[in-house]
Amino acid sequence: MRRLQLTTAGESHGPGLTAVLCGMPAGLQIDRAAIRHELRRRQHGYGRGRRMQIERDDIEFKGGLRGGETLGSPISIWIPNRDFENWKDVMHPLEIDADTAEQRRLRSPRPGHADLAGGLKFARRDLRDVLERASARETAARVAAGAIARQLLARFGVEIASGVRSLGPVGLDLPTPDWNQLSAMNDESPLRAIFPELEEQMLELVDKAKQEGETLGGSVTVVAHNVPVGLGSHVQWNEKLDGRIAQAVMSVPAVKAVEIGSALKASSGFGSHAHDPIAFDEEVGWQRSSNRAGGTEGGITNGQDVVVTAYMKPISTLAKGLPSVDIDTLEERLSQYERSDVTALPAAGVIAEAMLALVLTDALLEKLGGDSLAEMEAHWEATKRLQRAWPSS
Ligand code: EPS
Repeated sequence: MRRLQLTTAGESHGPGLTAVLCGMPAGLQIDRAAIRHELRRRQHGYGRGRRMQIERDDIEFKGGLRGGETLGSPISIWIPNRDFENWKDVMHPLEIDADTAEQRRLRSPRPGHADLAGGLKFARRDLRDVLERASARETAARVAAGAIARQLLARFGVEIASGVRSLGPVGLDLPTPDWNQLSAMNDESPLRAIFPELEEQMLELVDKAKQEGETLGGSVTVVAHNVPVGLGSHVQWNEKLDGRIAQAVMSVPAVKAVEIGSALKASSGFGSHAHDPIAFDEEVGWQRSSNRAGGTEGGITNGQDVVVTAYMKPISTLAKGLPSVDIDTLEERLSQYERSDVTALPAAGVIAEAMLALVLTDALLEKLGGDSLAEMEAHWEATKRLQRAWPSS
């Protein structure tokens, strides 16, 4: 990111998570309830493990706000891990009990997780040192920061929603969902399925996977609505907004592919079925009859909804284990299992929303500049006037 920076810290079973968000303008009133709401949404979802019954994510602000208003200084957030109480002997930052830590040591890495590559890279004898930070627990911090970003975006009319598009093979062939479908879906349903008629089948599949000690992946679609024209740029590879979105969404744990608009379908047909015809209407301005491009052309937002689908591999912690090797004996052994989620797809949608909010906020700050919300708003009004008058302006 160019104008906005997010750094998170914290281990999954350590004392808690920290997020430091730099680059937000001064003068934005922060709604803490809205952040709590996003954190609750991330914890919700059929297929989560016992950990989610322990945690009740909430935030404390440690800097960057005064009387609920941003100061332009780094915003520091703290999210305690309730489970730390049960892990103090193993995960205390300063004093641990060597025997207990040895008992809880991770010795047989999980294929698909960071365990082996991270253990080799950081020369850790206990693969827990990798697991703890690679855990998707960290995404609570991202969602809290994203919830702040979306409050700035809301001042410019931008809204973001997501839902589960497919789970395993269920729903994989359906057309790319749009904003109307996402707005109509039930965000509280067990799997946050975009197509409610598929939810029963999806729930049965989660139950089956659980019985068999398996896990499941799938896809989530995220849509940003009312996005200003002109975020990102075609002039340099690393300024292209679609590339920036892909990087951010790909960083969500277990996401292995990111699609903008209807890219997969478009790639299989002729060009005349891949693009969005341009028209002009005196009243409304520039018009498109479709949105296959997913809201970006040449790496620049074009005023259409930004549509992103993230494809998630099945979670790599399987109750039945996967072929692995004990790093002490170097003998074959199944990957270690304590507990895990069968699927975290509903949460992945909420996390991808946060990542999209952060990238769009970064691009908006870049486009409008300014140290305060008032400066951004003044620039925004001028930009809108110029865009309305174009090309005669
Ligand atoms: C995770 C494993 C599970 C998940 C966790 C991510 O945690 P535990 O090992 O404590 O059972 O519940 O997700 C969260 C804690 C969370 O807040 O989302 C993993 O290995 O990635």
